[in-house]
Amino acid sequence: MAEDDEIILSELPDDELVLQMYDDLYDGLKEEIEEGVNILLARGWTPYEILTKALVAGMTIVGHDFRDGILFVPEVLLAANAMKGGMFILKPLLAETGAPRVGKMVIGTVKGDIHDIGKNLVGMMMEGAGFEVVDLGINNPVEKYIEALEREGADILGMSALLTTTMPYMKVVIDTMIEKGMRDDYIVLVGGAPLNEEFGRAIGADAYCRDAAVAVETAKTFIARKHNQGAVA
Ligand code: B1M
Repeated sequence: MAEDDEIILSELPDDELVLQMYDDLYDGLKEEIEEGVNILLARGWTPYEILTKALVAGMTIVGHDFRDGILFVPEVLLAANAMKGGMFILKPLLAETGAPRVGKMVIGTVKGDIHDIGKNLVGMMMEGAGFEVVDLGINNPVEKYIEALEREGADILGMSALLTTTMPYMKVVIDTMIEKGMRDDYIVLVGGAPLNEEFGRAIGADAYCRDAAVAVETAKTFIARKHNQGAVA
């Protein structure tokens, strides 16, 4: 290809476009990612397919090279920024189901942790499934969770942690809820790349959610159970 040959995203077939989006995400090219998302939407891809097959898959490559010391924090920040550009376009579309409100979730990343892409994705998918979502952002101390749960009259607490050093903080939050006698008033769901089911059980969460889709399904199941108990009581 000649040096000045520009790649025209709209001329690429779907599979090549997705591969190009992986490259663009890797290079932190926000405008190109936004363009790619819009092209795939125009070609009939669902917002969820774009999210998982183009954006999340691309971010996984970034994650591997970050782990292996090939990429560093500034580059990963640019990639994250590009990913957020794509997510911003998809957010209203995912939320556009018109579904009746099924429950309310307070969600936030735990104290000491500033990763928010996965949490944002969970929030978006929950909204899309008809949940009301109160997003507390990143770096949340226990007091902030507790205050929000009480203020919002929430059904569900969602906590996210991406670091092995911050995931134990989830237990601090759950233990505080137990001390205050409020643990059983809420469904507690946890997630984040370093967690697993065993960890979720060990800290006393109701469930560990592997990804955003699982978070939605789990939340729906627990809410249905809660409503059934209410009907029996
Ligand atoms: Co960070 N980082 N990072 N980072 N970062 C990881 C997590 C890491 C695994 C990279 C690596 O080494 N391979 C590693 C952690 C290692 C460990 O603890 N064992 C790491 C590190 C070390 C660090 C720093 C310490 C680096 C440094 O400064 N030296 C630092 C820590 C800062 C801090 O938090 N105090 C740091 C910083 C950063 C950036 C700021 C550069 C950036 C964050 C930008 C942002 O979020 N706004 C960043 C990024 C982007 C990553 C990786 C590359 C990608 C994370 C991501 O967004 N994934 C990540 C590598 C990786 O995870 N592969 C890495 C995409 C996202 C869609 O997936 O977040 O897993 P994920 O969310 C999923 C599920 O986990 C689940 O659903 C989501 C959607 O399907 N889920 C939930 C998540 N939360 C949930 C909550 C729920 C339910 C499900 O509630 C109900």
